[in-house]
Amino acid sequence: MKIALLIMLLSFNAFALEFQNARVRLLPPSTPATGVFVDIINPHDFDVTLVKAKSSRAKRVELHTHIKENGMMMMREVPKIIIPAKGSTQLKPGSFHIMLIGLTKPLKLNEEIPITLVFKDHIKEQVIKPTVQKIKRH
Ligand SMILES: [Cu+2]
Repeated sequence: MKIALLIMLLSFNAFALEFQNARVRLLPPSTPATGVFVDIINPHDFDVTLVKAKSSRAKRVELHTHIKENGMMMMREVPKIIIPAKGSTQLKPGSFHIMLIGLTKPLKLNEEIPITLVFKDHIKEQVIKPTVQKIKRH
């Protein structure tokens, strides 16, 4: 049993993803929602699907994208974001992002906001710690 558990733990670690440039947009304290952006790199030879994000700093956390509707950019919730095999997906302004809705307290510049990302396909969960930064609009 111990050997089986060890193999499970090793394979769990082997299927980690890489994260770069993780950041949360600083907004005025009265703003109830903000965006989280991160580059997700998938070094594996299978596609990985982000299906959910969680954070204790917000009442709701949603996966979003931007679409153009009637000439206006609108945000829409999406059920998943795919990171292709041997590729990467950038969560960035004007594109896919994670939305923190109903912040439990105002964000401070340079503060770390732990966010748990939930994946399908061997990866399960990974925690990122984006820092609060001033980010330009797209
Ligand atoms: Cu959004």
